[in-house]
Amino acid sequence: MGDFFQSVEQLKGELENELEIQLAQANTAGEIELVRVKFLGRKSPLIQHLKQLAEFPPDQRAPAGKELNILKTAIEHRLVEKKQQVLTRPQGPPLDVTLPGSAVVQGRLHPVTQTIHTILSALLPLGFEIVEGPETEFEYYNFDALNIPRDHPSRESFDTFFLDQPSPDSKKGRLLLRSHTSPVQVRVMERRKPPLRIVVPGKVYRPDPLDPSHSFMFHQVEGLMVDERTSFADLKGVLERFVRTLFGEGTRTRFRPHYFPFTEPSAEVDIACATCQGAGCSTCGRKGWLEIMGCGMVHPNVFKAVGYEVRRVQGFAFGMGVERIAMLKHGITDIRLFFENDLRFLEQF
Ligand code: 2NL
Repeated sequence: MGDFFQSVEQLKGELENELEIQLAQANTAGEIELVRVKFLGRKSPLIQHLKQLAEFPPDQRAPAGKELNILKTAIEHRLVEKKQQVLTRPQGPPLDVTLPGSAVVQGRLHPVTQTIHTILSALLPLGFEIVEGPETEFEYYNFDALNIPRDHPSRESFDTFFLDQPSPDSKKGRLLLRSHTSPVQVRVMERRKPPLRIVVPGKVYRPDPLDPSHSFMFHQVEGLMVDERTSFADLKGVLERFVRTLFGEGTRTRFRPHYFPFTEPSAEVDIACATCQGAGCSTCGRKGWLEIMGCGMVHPNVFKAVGYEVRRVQGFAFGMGVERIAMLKHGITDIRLFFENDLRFLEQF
């Protein structure tokens, strides 16, 4: 019995020493588990000793077992403690507050977003408020209410994205991706009475094949002003002020007659080409003028559709393509650059 206790005493010393050496090198939960198996696993000296207890005379079993179990518990505690240390230790090297900081990468707004902001900023001082609306629309808001006839070519499936999903309201026609932002203005007129001055920025969709000047998704800003008396002179005043804020005070404009189903009369607005001052160059296709937007007096049929009294209201509307404006302002020759997420392009704005 004396021998056995001596050997327990010796085992205790050896194990505790060796445990500390091995734990000092264990830096992960996995490594600690390997140490645990070595010290408390079935083949470990400690557990082997415990098994040999059965061969001891009954009166010696209890005190010997007690000593071995105390040692076992001590090792278990030590392992748990070390595991706790490893799991709660801060990762990485200690913090050196004297090191220079690493530069924060500064993001920026996409050039299309920047251009939308510039356009809206030029219109807000003229009393326009910003409104947004759905990108999936009913055929009614995108076409019918805008006096676009049933057989108009833009209503064909090769000019409009129709959704496969069945329409939740058959009276308002099929569902589609809006091909302009005008339906938002129709929705506002349905809900509100004049006077109204609103601008509507947003994404629009047309199934055009991609090329330097076409994308199946692009952005528009449209504007609408309705009051009891709003004339073509108001339209010209607002748009000339707008164009000069956007392109410079010296910018000359030209209103060229045009046709839109939703306005009458209608016009396209050109600015004198800044590159050649009207002389004709490659930017303006030798014409000296650049088309930047469309506009006109709201067609009576549009007012009828939203329940306005045609004899009591007048209004004008305009619309422009945001990418086109951004391309003219920055000399960009391919619309696809806006949508490729190439930082060499985007970081220039
Ligand atoms: C263009 C031409 C235009 C409109 C948009 C409009 C909206 C309502 C009623 C009447 Cl609710 N008109 N919008 C009017 C004229 C031209 O846009 O070239 N856009 C890129």
